[in-house]
Amino acid sequence: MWWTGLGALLLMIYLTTPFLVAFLLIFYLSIRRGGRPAAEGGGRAWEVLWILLVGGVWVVINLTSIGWIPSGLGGADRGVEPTQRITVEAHMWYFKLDADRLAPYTPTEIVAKSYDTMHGVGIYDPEGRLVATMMLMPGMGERLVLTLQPGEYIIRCLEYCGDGHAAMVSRFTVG
Ligand SMILES: [Cu+2]
Repeated sequence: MWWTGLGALLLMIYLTTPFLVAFLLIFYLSIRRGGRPAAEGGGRAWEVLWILLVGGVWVVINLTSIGWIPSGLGGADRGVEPTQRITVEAHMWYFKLDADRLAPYTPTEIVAKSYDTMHGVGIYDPEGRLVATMMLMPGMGERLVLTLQPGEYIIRCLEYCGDGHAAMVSRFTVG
């Protein structure tokens, strides 16, 4: 499945590129503006230092917060070999699961794919906590591995996908 993970990467590029372009433009303009003589409002060193500081803080905050995202990077069992699997098909506006009962305490591969527009997959545990999310680009899939406690789990679409979005709920049982 070469396509798994590619959707998330494309989405990240799609979402961050406009901000990156704006940031680089501001960076470029601030350096160019700072090139004028000091009498015209110089302070060039401070401007460059300020933009580097803001950029640095932005990068550090983003990198250090990755672990808190309930996704394949944070909430999932990385490097664990799954021994069971559930396939989640996302359509407008329903999820189609190939299983409704899973074994507990077992590394479970959750493979999701969207067959039309963009959808999100939010997996909620029996207490209603969000344990994992996946973002699905049209026609692309994602996967993650979770080890689940017994109980009733709910899957909700987390990306607005049209009229029936709010009704896009499915469930499966562990145990
Ligand atoms: Cu939706």
